[in-house]
Amino acid sequence: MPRFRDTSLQNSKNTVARKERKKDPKNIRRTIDPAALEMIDHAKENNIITVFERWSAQQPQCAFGYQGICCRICIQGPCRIKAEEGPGSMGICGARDYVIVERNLIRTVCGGTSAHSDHARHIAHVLLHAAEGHAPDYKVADPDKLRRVAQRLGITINGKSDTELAKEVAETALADMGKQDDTPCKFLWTSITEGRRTKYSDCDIVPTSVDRAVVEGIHRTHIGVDADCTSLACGALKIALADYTGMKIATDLSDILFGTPKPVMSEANLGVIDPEKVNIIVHGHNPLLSQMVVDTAKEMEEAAKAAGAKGIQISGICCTGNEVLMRSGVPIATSFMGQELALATGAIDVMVVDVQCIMPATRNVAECFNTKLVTTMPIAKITGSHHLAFDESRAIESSKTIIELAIEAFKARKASGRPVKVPQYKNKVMAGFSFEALMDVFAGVNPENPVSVLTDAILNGEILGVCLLCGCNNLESPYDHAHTTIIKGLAENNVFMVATGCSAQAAAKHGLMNSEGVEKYAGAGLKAFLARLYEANKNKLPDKLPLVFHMGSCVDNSRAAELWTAMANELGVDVPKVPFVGTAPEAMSEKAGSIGTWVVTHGIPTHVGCMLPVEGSHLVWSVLHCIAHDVAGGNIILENDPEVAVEKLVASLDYRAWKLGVHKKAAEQYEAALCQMY
Ligand code: BF8
Ligand code: SF4
Repeated sequence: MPRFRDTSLQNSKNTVARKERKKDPKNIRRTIDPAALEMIDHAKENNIITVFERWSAQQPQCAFGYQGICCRICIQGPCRIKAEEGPGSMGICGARDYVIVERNLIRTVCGGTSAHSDHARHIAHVLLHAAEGHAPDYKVADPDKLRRVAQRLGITINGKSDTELAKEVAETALADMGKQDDTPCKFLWTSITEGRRTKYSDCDIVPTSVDRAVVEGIHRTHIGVDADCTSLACGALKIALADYTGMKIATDLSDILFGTPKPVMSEANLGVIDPEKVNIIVHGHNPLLSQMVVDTAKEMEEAAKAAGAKGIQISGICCTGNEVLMRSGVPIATSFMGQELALATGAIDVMVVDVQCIMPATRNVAECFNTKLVTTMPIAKITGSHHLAFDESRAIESSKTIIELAIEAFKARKASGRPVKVPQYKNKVMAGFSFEALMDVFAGVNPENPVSVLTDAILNGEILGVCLLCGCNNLESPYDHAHTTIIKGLAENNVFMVATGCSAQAAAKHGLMNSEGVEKYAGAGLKAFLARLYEANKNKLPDKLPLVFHMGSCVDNSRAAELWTAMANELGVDVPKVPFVGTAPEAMSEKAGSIGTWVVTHGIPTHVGCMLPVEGSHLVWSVLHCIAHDVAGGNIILENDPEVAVEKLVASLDYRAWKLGVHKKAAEQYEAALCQMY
C-alpha cells in the first residue's frame, strides 16, 4: 500500500457544489482583512461604491458563462449549450461543449500572454534604448546577471562591454517576441530541463515567437477552425509556453536594469499610509515607471518637507508594488481587491498607474477626495483621470513631474482640512527572495551545492516539498481567506512556500511573511529547516527567515520555474517527479489562466481555488485534471474549499516525495538508472 495519506484525494471532484460557492452574496463585508473591513464600512457610510458592492450587485451571475458554455466568437452568437443532446447541445455552427469551453480558455491564455509579453517587450525596448544611449536614465544595474543571462542564451560574452551585451540580450528578447523562423524561443529553450525540451518537441507545442503563438491561438479559435479536443488543448499549452517566455524575459531584463532582489525588510497593509506625508501609490505592473518614481522620490524629500510634509511615503499595490518592495523595500498598501479602499482613506495624494489590474472604478473613488489618479501608458487611459505620458527617454523628468503633482496635491489636501481615515493595521515583512537570493541562503549551509539543501530536506522528510502560491483576488472566495487558509495549512504540513503577486501580498498583509508567522504556524520540520538556514546566514540576513518567501511579481513566477528546474536537475529527474505544487487560491485574471497553464505544462500539479469556466464540459474537466497529468506531468486541481485544497496539495506532494524515495532506493539497491516514470 502506498504510504501517502488518502487516495480519495487524488480524484478530480470539487467538493463544493456550484450553488454553495458564493455564500451570503448580499453581505458586502466579504473579507478577513481587518483593514479592508474597516474601510468597507467607512466607504459604505460615505456612499462610496466599491468592488464589494458591485460584486454583490452582479449576483447571481450567468450560469452559461460561468460554466464556459457561452460562445460569442462570431456574431451569430451568443450561443449557449442548453441540452445534452439534439440541436440545443451545439452552437449554431455545430460547436460542441468542449469546443466552446476550450476556445474560450485559449482566448483567456492569449489575453494573459499578451499582457505579460507586452510588459516584457516594453522592458526589452528600454534595455535596447539604454544600450543605444536613447534612455540615459536607465543603466545596467546588475552586470553579473547580464552576463549570466547572456551566457545562458549562448551569446559570447568575452571581451564585450556591458552595453554591447545589453544590446544583444535585448535583441534576443525582441526576436523571441516577433521572429518568423521556426526555431524555439531562446528564453524558453535555455531555461528548462532536457526532459521538458523533449516533451515539448514530441507534443509539437514549442513556441517559435510570442506574437506568432498568440496570433495562431486567436486564429485557431476563429469560427470554423480547430474543433478537436486534443488539438485545442495542445494549442493552449503552446501559447502558455509563449507566456512563460515573456515572463522569463520580463524577470531577467528587470533584474539587469534594476538589480536582482536581495532580502529586505518592509511592512504591508493600509496602516503604512502616513497622512502627514506626501502619499504616492504606485499601482500596476511595470517597474520601468515605479522604480524610477521610487528612486526620484529619494531626491525630493526636501521639497516635500518644504511643503509642510514629514516626507514622501510611496506604497505599492499589485505587482508593481511587489517589484519595488523586492528591490527597494517599498511597503505594500494593499493588493488588487483593496485598491479602492486605499483611495477611500482620503490620504492618498497621487495614485500613479501603468498597466493591468487597475480597476476603472479607481477614478470614481479618487474623485471623491481630489486624489490625482495619473495614468501613464498609451494603452491604459481612464476617462476623467490625469494622463501623463511616461517618456522613457526622460524618465527622471517624468517621475519628477509626478512627484511635484503629489506635493501640490498634499498642500491642497492639508489646506482643505479634508478628514482622512487610515486603518491602523500593518505587518512586518521580509521580502526580496529572487532565485539567486534563495540560493544564497542555501549556500550558507552548502556553498558547493546550494539547491541540494532543499532537495535533501525533502528526501530526508524534514520538509514535505515546495509550493508556489500565486495569483489574484476573486470575491467568489472572501478576500484573502483562501490565501491565508492555504498558507497556514501547508505550513503545518511542513511545506516550504514561495509566493508571488497578490498571494504574496496576502501573506505580507496577514503577518505570514515574517518569522512570527513561522513561530505560529510552521510544523516542526519546517521550523527546524528555517532555523538551520537562519543559523548559517545570521550575519548577512536582516532578520529571521519568514514563513512564506516573497519571489516577486506575477512575471516572477519564472523565478519559481528556475527553482523547480534546478531541483529537477539536482535530483536527476524531470520536473514532474519533483515534490513541487502550485496554487492560485483566488485566481481572477487572464494572466492567472496563462500562468496556471504553463505551470501545468512544466509538470506541476496546480490548484485553482475559484472556478475556471470549464464545468460545462466533462471532457475538458477530465483533460485538465487527468489527461494533462498523463501528457505533461502536471494537472489542474479545481477545488473551492481551501481546507480541502490543502489536503489535495499535501497529497500531491506526499505522493511525489514517496515515489521519488522509492525510485531512488531501488536505483541504489540495483545500481540502476533512476526511474523517470511519473
Ligand atoms: O499580475 S496577482 S490581481 S496584480 S493578475 Fe493582478 Fe492577479 Fe494581482 Fe499582478 Ni497577477
Ligand atoms: Fe455560435 Fe459557433 Fe458563432 Fe460560437 S462560433 S457564436 S458557437 S455560431
